[in-house]
Amino acid sequence: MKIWLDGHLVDEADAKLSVFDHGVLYGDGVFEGIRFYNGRIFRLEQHIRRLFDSARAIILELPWSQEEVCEFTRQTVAANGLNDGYIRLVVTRGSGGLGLNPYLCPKPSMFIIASTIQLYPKEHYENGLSIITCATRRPAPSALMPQVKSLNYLNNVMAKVEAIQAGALEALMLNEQGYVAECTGDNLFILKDGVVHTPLISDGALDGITRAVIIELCGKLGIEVVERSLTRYDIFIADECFLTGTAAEVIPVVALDRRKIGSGQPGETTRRLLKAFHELAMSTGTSIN
Ligand code: PXG
Repeated sequence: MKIWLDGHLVDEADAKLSVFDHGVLYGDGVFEGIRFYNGRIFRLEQHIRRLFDSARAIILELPWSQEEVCEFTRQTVAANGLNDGYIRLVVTRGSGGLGLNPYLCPKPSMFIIASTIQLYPKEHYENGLSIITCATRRPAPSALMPQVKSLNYLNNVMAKVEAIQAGALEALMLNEQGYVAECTGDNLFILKDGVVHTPLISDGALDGITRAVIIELCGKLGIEVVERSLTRYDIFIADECFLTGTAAEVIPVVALDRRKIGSGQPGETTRRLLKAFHELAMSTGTSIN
């Protein structure tokens, strides 16, 4: 496997960062997860724009333009001869001394991995996921800006652990006020009386690229979408529920806290959106070659 690291495509064994990198020492950095399908990188520009917004929000200045980072990403996929897969792009604060001060790190590091990912076993795309509400809350925006896709994922990791310990694969995360934010790596949607609802970004959700695609597809399919604060009640009484994310794509949710959602089977609208998503992903995007 070839890894892009600070301007060079290197062998996996040579792709190394310093133990003094503040990405490792303090989780000081940002990342993106990007998918490619059928030789095309899906929504590449949007992902790179979000990466730059995340970096800007933590005063991390990249020495490349967005166009250059798009091109490095394309080169990495091409160098690995893959047609379908997952890209992990990470920017760290770079190497500095011990101590939090980011101004002592002269140069950020960036690396790009092109590989594959499977978040949930295949059968759950057919039969749906059963999720639980976890006690771990999304951090308040005053603590850690939820829009920043930072290297601080311990909160999400602990939420995931709660899910696994409860025998589930995914956890619903609420914000400090008790409103639904999102799951550990996916945005959440419900369908009620033919209308799709999803939490506000300001309730602590990541401004998901897949979330935006689903809102776009609902528009094309003539399905109304409402962005509003949701509680567990809204999910309990929903007709359908599904999660979206680059890694997860679109996956049905059929139970929350062991309570059946709707019929307890993946819903018709969820299936329609999953199909429309796959069609779009397979036919659009930045060509690898
Ligand atoms: N919420 C969070 C907290 C995320 O990290 C999403 C929602 C979905 O956003 P997109 O833009 O992908 O539709 C994410 C996405 C990984 C990995 O291992 C990354 C994410 C989720 C799961 C796994 O790279 N990020």
